[in-house]
Amino acid sequence: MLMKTGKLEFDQTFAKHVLKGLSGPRKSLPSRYFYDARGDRLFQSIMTSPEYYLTGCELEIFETHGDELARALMTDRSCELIELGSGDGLKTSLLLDALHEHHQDWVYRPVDISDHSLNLLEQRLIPGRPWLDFQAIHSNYMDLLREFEPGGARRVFMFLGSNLGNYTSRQAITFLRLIRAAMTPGDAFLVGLDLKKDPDVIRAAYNDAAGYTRDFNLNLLARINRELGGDFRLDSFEHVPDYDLATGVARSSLRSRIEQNVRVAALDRDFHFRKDETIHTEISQKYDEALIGELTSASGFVVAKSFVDSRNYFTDQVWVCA
Ligand code: AVJ
Repeated sequence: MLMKTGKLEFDQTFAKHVLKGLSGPRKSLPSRYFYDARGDRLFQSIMTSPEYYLTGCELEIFETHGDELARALMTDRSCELIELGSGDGLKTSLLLDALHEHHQDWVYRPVDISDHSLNLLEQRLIPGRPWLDFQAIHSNYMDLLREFEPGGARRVFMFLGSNLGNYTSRQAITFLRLIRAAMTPGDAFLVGLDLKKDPDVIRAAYNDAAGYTRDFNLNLLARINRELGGDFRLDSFEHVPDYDLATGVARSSLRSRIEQNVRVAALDRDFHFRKDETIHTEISQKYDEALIGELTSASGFVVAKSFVDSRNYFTDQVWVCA
């Protein structure tokens, strides 16, 4: 929501989250604010960097097992494919094409808060697919899930790219229960999850040599500067990636190199940073069978089908109602 206050115009929700995140004894900022126009571009670069294996692994799964995946999702009833977060359309197009080959043309409903992403997706998917019924939903998917009533057309929800990993276990269970509540028996949930693996491989993925991940992380501070009149000096903060083997949590933080005060004009506040104090910005959970079992049983799902890439780095799974 944008508010006009004299000469300043800013997003009140963003401002509120920044105030809350920087006020406590352990500072943090929500990872969803990475994705402004510049953040979207940086994330695109991350996805093409050699260290960030997730995107390539999931694409390999869709390329290698697309047909089997389509078969696992098919029924004799028509269906809505509801993709939470619109993605770049490449993986989705492989699935839609595989379904079309089996004479199953489903309504495809990508859900995203970014009009821009939905338009890009439409331009990528429609050409060459006259049979495609593309019905974008411009919405926050948490809000949308709360509005779904069980019943109606058969639904397949899709949440790819290990986006679930940005949630803590508690948040993930809340989110999965929302999806489960929007489903009836016969519906399905297709989810992409990054698996636990050699810690060095994971550490490199969140610390690419070209520095895209660093810039992506620092973009949070740059965004506060741009949108809320902050005076963060970006070179006084360091990108700190970290991976904890025991929990499977990759965590990103920003560490203040010096003791300093940072002013945020829109909040009319100064924030004090001790030398080496950190701002926690993101977690990316890595999964194994035990963790997946905990999530599914806590949210009313069972794993019906599971695919992995050739290196066993990533999994795409079909979950159904328990
Ligand atoms: C889009 C949430 C899956 O956590 O791996 C990439 C975001 N952060 N590099 C991830 C991200 C740093 C990404 N997800």
